[in-house]
Amino acid sequence: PQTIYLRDYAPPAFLIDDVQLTFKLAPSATRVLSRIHFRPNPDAKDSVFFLHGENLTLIRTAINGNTITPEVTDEGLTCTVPDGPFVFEAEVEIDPAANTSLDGLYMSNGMYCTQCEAEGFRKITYYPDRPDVMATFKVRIESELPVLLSNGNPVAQDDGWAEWSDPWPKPAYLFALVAGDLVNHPDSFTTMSGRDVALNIWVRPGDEGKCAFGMEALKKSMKWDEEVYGREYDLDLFNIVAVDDFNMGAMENKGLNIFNAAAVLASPETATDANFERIEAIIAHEYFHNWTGNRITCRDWFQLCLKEGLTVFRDQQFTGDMRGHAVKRIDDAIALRAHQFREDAGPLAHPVRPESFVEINNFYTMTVYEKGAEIIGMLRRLVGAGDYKKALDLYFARHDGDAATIEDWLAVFTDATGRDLTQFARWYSQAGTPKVTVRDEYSNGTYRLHLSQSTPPTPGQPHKEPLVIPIAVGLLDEGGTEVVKTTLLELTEAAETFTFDDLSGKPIASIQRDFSAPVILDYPQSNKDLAFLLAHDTDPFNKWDAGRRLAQDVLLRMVRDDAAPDAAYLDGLATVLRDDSYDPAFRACVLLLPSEEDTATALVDAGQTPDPMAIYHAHEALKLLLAQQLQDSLPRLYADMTVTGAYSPDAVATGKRSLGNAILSLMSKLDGGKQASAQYTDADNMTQQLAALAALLKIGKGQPELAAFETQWQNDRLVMDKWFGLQVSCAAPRLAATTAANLTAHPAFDLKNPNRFRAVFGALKSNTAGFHDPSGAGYDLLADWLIKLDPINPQTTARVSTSFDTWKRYDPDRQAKMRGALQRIAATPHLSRDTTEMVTRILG
Ligand code: B3K
Ligand code: ZN
Repeated sequence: PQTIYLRDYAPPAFLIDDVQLTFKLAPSATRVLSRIHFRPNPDAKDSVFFLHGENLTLIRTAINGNTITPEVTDEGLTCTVPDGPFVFEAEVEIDPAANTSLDGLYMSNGMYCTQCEAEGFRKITYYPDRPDVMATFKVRIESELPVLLSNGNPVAQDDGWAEWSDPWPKPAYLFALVAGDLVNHPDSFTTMSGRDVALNIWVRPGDEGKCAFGMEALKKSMKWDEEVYGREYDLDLFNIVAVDDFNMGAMENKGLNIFNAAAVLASPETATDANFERIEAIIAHEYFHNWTGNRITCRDWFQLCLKEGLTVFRDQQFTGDMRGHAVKRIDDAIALRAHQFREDAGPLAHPVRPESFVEINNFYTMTVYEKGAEIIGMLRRLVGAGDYKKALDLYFARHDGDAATIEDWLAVFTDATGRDLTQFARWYSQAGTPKVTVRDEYSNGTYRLHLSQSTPPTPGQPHKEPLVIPIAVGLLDEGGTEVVKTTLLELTEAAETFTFDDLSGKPIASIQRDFSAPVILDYPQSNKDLAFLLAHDTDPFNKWDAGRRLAQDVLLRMVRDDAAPDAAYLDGLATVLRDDSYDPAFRACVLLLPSEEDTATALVDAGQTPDPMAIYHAHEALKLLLAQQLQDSLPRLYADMTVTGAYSPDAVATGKRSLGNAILSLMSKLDGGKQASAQYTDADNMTQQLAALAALLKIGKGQPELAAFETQWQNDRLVMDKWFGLQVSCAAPRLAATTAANLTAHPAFDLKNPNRFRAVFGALKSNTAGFHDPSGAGYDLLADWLIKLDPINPQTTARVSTSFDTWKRYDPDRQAKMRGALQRIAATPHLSRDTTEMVTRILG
């Protein structure tokens, strides 16, 4: 397979003014007629006319009305073209019913839908399928199905056809078409300039009752983007469609967002609080793409973080505004450390702007998205909120309608603020998580912080340069008074010293407040100081992080030396838990232990080989100890978290249920599941039903409830995904692989549905000790199923194969078994390009 390089970018030879498409839909023989106005690109370096096209049956081609016979390969089409502008026409036949890759035009439960990002449009018709070719689209759909949708505004429709027109030039990856027997949940929004926009969420009949929350989230997003970024919506209509079979969360097609049903449908009975919050964030994310992604798109796929990092940053700001910034920042840091740091530390490490790829779909990663968002957060911290706004206004004014680059993005900051960002730009090109080492000293009223930075080598990048790292610092005195308020230090050298004068005693430092940079802090603070910060830090992130670091230290010592937990941790935790002045959501964060995977990483960082079973036992032992230590307070705390009145997924109620369920899980360790059974029976919402079931399964009970759950929810796909996943994630380590294997034999297991596949195998990965069971059964099972899935759905196969990316951490026996599983996948005949690239990189 061919590797594509950023340095080889060349402008397109031809540009397009407008495109007309006609779809004659039929499940196995859809005809696509295209009529495209091309003109030579004055900025092009060559004049080769090439159109991408894959899996297309070419029926007819014409230029300026004259039939031609082009040269066709597996990848596309070429032909000679006249000088100057011309009209290219083609008719192709495609087979949506046979398209199980869920990329291009495919069928899901009787409905037609599309997914074109990144390179799916070339499976629909011949086209320059690259984001820097932008055109207006007119689309005619012919089908007997009642609902026929495409991008933009509706033009006309009658029985058997509909026509759409999208006035905004767009790249082909934003094209979308939907046809099906759908019902809508309608609403409307009046924009800041007074235009009325019709809003719809389209679903299969029966799902109408699960749209209201998504619709409210959409309206909040539209309002927020007007108020915070000054961005108004630009069409008469905004459609969202829910689809059962989808490779990721959702897709921001212009005016016609297509969503994984799991990322939009919700009711109190069927969705958890976490589902509601995720839906709100994804709706916002896709909506925000209308400006950051669609109006301003990417020049090429190496610039993916231009739209994704910025749009994630925007959706994080939105969620913070809706639900509280402290807990949102904590949640984001937990996810970043668990998943992005893991990626950055392993064989798949790559820069936020990669320099090469084989299959671009493999680069929709935590690094591009989440580290990409962190870079924007750092920029905003460095220039300040006011200058950030100025730069963003300039970005929209200067680049509206463009296919832009990271250089363009940084230039608006430099032009708006005067700041030289040459060194800062390294964040985009240098992979790996920087480590910031902190050493301090105090004498005669002066406190010195010695900061140094280093980034470990990553594949293809042995040597690293210093970055610009914003480190937010506050200092507290012994009484807990803040003697230096949050101050932003800019670390730009390999090592630097920052001085604070006029102090009356040695302060306790709170460093990297609000998680001010995506770095690993090496600052050996004593448990006494950490307990002090847990009790007194005014920065909620660092208050929580101090507790987290204490918990991690406790767990490490339990794994290594079987040591008893430090009293400083237990006391500190108990104090925060019982303190009503902290909101329940925050207290739930403090109670949450690092994951077993986090402990494995901490051991690796300390130079040791993690034993997943030993880690599992330490975690279980600590939970039991916490339950025993807190025993007297648990029932009252649990009762305090009772939410009265009708279920609402708002932040306050969500926080209470979150803490209540964490306490329930501890209580079950002592009461044999009595309280959990009661909660299961009484629950009127999925959050409490599922948490009760999980608590029971974790103590080896809950089989009757599991059966009852299946009977109750067998006709609800999304709930059944939870049923599949929970059994695997809650299984005892030795039973995890067998449980997963048995579930793959369940009649409702469906290899063609990514949600179901991920429910089982995502849960297997999350059961760390189970996946890494010394028998190797987890590895073998996953490899077997990845090999089965690959010919059906390469994208999801490649994505799930990353479960193996930590193989080099483990002992020789586990390493050999994981490598064996990877090699078996790699040796599979006709393995997809997606999975080949992934397993090759993982094997390293
Ligand atoms: N832009 C899409 C992701 C497309 C993934 C293609 N494999 C969703 C999003 O980030 O909003
Ligand atoms: Zn996105």
